[in-house]
Amino acid sequence: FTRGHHSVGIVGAPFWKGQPRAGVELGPDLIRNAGLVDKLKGQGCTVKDYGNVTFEEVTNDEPINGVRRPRAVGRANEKLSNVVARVKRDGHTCVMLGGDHSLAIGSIHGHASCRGELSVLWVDAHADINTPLTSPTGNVHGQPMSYLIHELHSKIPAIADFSWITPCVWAKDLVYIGLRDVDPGEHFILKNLNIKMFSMTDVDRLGIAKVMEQTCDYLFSKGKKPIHLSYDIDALDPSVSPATGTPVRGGLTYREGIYITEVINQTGLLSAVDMVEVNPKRGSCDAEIDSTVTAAVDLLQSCFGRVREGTHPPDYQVPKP
Ligand code: 5AB
Ligand code: MN
Ligand code: MN
Ligand code: MN
Repeated sequence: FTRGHHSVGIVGAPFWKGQPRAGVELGPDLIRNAGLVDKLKGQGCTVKDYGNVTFEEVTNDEPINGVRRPRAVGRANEKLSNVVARVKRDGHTCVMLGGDHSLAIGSIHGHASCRGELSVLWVDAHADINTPLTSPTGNVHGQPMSYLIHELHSKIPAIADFSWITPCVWAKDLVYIGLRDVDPGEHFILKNLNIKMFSMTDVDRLGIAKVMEQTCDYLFSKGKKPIHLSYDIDALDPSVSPATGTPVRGGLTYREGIYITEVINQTGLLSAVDMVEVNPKRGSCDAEIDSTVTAAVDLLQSCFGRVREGTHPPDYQVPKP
């Protein structure tokens, strides 16, 4: 008998300045309006919605060391880190609804500030581990992991509004699934730090069941730590989640995407989830937006105990005629 019985704290982060495309700030409310809270309650979770974080307007935000909108991104993440830390102190599994993936800086930092060492599972078409100096675009949504990894600290140039960030994740505690668009600097870092990754080639070769078995074996061999799942909706194939800023074809199927979250729920170690990069303005019609938002909600439901075989209450009786 499997039900949610999780205590979930939801934080919306309607922020887009880690990348150039408007619309990703609409993600949190779209995902809520698709019924996330009631669906989680319906599967037995206790849910507290902390609402949306509000971000200050920043004018005169010229690039520093190639990083675009550094003041806005740095301050937004500092604020988010504090909110996520509060949600964790209140005893919830934290769900951070983005917004763009630069927000993983604040989400992971806040999580780690409360729980200490974490395992990070990054499900994404992209590795998001460019340093400011390897980044081909300057967009921070392609860089968040570089600020968080201890081993990369010496490669990060000084940026005033990023100075609060202290690295909190070891390279050995990070696993990627779904990679298929990795920049040269990122590929060098992944190989050089011996970071565990399952590209789409590995998903093709092994199948998602083996990928998840090996992911869990690998993470648990480093000690059982709270899991931070950072889920970029562009990990899924664009036929499933087209409404996103940087779609890459050849992604995870809906079933593969859901299977990942089912297995992570089964570990009992899930402590925080990011659901990011849902951008309705990148959908070309309502059906594309719906498909993307529905996938995000379904993934979150599976994170918290929804199982595809169905379920029934322990005292269930078939009605007698
Ligand atoms: B996403 C790119 N690697 O650094 C870069 O969607 C794309 O959060 C990053 O995964 C994509 O700008 C960021 C070219
Ligand atoms: Mn991505
Ligand atoms: Mn990403
Ligand atoms: Mn459970």
